[in-house]
Amino acid sequence: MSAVPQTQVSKERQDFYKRIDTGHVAPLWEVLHDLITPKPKTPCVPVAWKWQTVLPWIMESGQLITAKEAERRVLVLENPGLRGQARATHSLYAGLQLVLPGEIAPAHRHSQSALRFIVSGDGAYTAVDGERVTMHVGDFIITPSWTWHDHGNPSSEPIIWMDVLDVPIVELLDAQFLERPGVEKQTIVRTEGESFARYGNTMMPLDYTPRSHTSPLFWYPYTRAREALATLAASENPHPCHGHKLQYINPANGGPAMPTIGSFVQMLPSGFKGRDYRSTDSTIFSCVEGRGRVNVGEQTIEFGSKDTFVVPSWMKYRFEVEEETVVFSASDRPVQQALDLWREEA
Ligand code: GTQ
Repeated sequence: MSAVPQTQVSKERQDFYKRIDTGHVAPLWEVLHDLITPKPKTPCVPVAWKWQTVLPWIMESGQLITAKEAERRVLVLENPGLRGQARATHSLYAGLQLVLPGEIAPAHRHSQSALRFIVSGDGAYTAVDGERVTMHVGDFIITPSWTWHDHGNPSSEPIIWMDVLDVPIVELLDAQFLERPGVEKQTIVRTEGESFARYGNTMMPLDYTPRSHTSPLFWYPYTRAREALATLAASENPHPCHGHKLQYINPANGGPAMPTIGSFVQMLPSGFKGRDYRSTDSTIFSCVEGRGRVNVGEQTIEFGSKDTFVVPSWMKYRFEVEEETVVFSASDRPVQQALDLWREEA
């Protein structure tokens, strides 16, 4: 048996492979080196989507199709190593969604979990399971698996946010379901701010019993995250790789906000020169404020506010900024951790 690539396959072996192929059987030794590798072998590559490049395309899409016709008017951020597969990383989908003033993206629900990270605009809403939340730049909002959601924009400016969904994970597991209620808007059954009042203040209703692994809180306002980061920046030394970094959690169990997607926000203080870091969760970043550079493998990606970029699994990266910079990120870390697969190296 050989675990190294076979450059030349003998006639005898070829014949054998052909015969067993008819019975849907294949020899492991021809592919073993590709299947079980010494380290992650991801097709995902480092990439950046600059706001100044994609914004005109997003606005142009607004002329081409309505949110209603599209169901979701989104430009998918496709990793160059995964073209045609609607993926930003091997395990996560990402896109930039536009809702124009007066538009509604009709209600539906699916087994895929989604997060929204608001990039531009103010005053549009998303409704999740009967409660609306108004969106502001930098807000982090979740749409848990199988919750009804529709988006609307009663404001006078376009709203654009980044969607990250666990589409490839759910596809891997063949567990996709989608339902449309047949009405545009779901019925609003709660006052805006109710879930934040219940779960967003380090308090909990007395009778709270979890119905899922997902956070009962679905809106994590940027004002709170920003305040927390500013306080940390004034009170602790920055982590040598991450600066001041926090993760969004499910307040009911301290775990990640969603079982499949981890979400983080970090502040890189002015003049920060980060050390090399790598982890097995390919990560999608969105810069909120400031600007800087990330060195990923051999590449240097310059990023500024509203730019999106990807760092692939197990590729060393480090941040460098001149001015104070805030970056949101999302990855499949909770999945890897639940399966005892996650590794990091600082
Ligand atoms: O807003 O429900 O980017 O269903 C892709 C699929 C957004 C959404 C996406 C979706 C949505």
